[in-house]
Amino acid sequence: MKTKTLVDPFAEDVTKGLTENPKSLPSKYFYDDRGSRIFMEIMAMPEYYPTGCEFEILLQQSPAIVNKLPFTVPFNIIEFGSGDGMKTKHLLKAFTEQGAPFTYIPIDISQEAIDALEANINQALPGIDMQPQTGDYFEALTGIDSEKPALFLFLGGNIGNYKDADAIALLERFHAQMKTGDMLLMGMDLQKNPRIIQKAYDDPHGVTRAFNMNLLTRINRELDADINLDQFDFYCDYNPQSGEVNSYLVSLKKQHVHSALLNTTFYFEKDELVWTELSKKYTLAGISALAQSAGFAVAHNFMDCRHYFTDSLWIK
Ligand code: AVJ
Repeated sequence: MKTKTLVDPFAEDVTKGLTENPKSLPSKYFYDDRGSRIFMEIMAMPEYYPTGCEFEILLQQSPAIVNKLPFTVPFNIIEFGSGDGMKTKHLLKAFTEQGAPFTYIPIDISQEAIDALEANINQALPGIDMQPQTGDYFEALTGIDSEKPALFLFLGGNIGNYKDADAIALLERFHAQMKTGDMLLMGMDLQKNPRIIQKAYDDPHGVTRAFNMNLLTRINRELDADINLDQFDFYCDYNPQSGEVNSYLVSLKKQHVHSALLNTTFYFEKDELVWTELSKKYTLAGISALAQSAGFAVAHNFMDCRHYFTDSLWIK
């Protein structure tokens, strides 16, 4: 057998995911430039309620969130995956109005997002003390003044993409970076009427479908592959007993696809699934249990008026 040296993590993960049984592709690869634009379309759909819910929470309850924080001395607000900062600015505004002495440290892998964030925040809150970082969350943390108390932000419901064991592992890494009394504000989607959740992912506009199919387009482009998009479908399913939305690409026939870059052929059976994403929905009891298993306690849940979503405040 010929051995290959693969350096590109995308190439490695695609090779592994399309060779294994059952097949899968990591959802983090949704977010190339085109995928990020499709995700913005998802957030603008009326069916995709989480964005509006978290916006409502931060718009209306930021003063209450600020009141729950015990910090009296200068502290850091460290945000993982800040994006363009359009939601966080409401929270920062409440801190500013209370005269709280903070430094805002947003971290994102996308330079484009950090540039947009700097422009947005500087316009909305001129004079704010801000130290944006581009790159890996944990690498960015090594350069931060860790003496100060800190509020960590992990918003948007991204934790829902992690299987339980992986979520605990990530939260334990956050925990290891935090001091006793530091706090973490976690955006988490809640279990609710299953039809509402099903519609948010199996949307009638086909935007979520395009979001998933874009993974195949990305494989064609970056790995020089010959996937025919017409021979794949998108399927997703919410299971209200497990609280999981699972998304898949489905091979519509027995076929093979070839990547010239990898010099590899991948084989698909008719109706074979490629698992692409988990979007976990929580109960308040499940949130407490998750917090505890990573060494945190829940201080408060800030929910929208319909109780669809929570910004859950945890303390170490
Ligand atoms: C950005 C991970 C919170 O899982 O709801 C939206 C991504 N996937 N529609 C989610 C997503 C399909 C989203 N998160």
